[in-house]
Amino acid sequence: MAEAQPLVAVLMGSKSDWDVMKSASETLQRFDVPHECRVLSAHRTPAATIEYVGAAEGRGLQVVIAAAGGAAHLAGVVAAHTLLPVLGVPMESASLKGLDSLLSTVQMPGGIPVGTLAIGKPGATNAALLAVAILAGARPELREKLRAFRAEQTAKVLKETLS
Ligand code: RP5
Repeated sequence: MAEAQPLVAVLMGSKSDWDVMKSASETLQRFDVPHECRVLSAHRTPAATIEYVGAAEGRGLQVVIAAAGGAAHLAGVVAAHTLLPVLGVPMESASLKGLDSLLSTVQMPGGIPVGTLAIGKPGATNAALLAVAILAGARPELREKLRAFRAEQTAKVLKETLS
């Protein structure tokens, strides 16, 4: 989204995560939440990751979504370097189907929280919805959009027919 002031950062450890993480971006877009998406890795670009996260609060970002797979340390490293809420999305990995990513994202030591979502696309979508809910605390118009989203979702399910 090309808007001036991003409120949410969508970070991912590799471009290979984008196919899944674009669901987070699309969901934020649906709510007109300005955001930016970046590839930053806890392991491959450690200095750039810390520099980005260190500047995030000062740049007006309010929530960070961090996705990674395998030895998925990105969300934890991000959380260690910012007071902003960090939402972790474990990517499905080829070898262990994302169980490795889930455990390495969720098992944070007490004191440095990462709100961990489901593995893969549902987690990407829900991380964005949770970011919207966090932002909605101070933005009544976003809360109303969330209410409308839920109502629309409910109506859609109730209209389903089985042939
Ligand atoms: C992690 O390793 C990334 O988040 C990705 O999910 C996984 C594999 O990365 P690539 O080898 O595809 O770049 O750091």
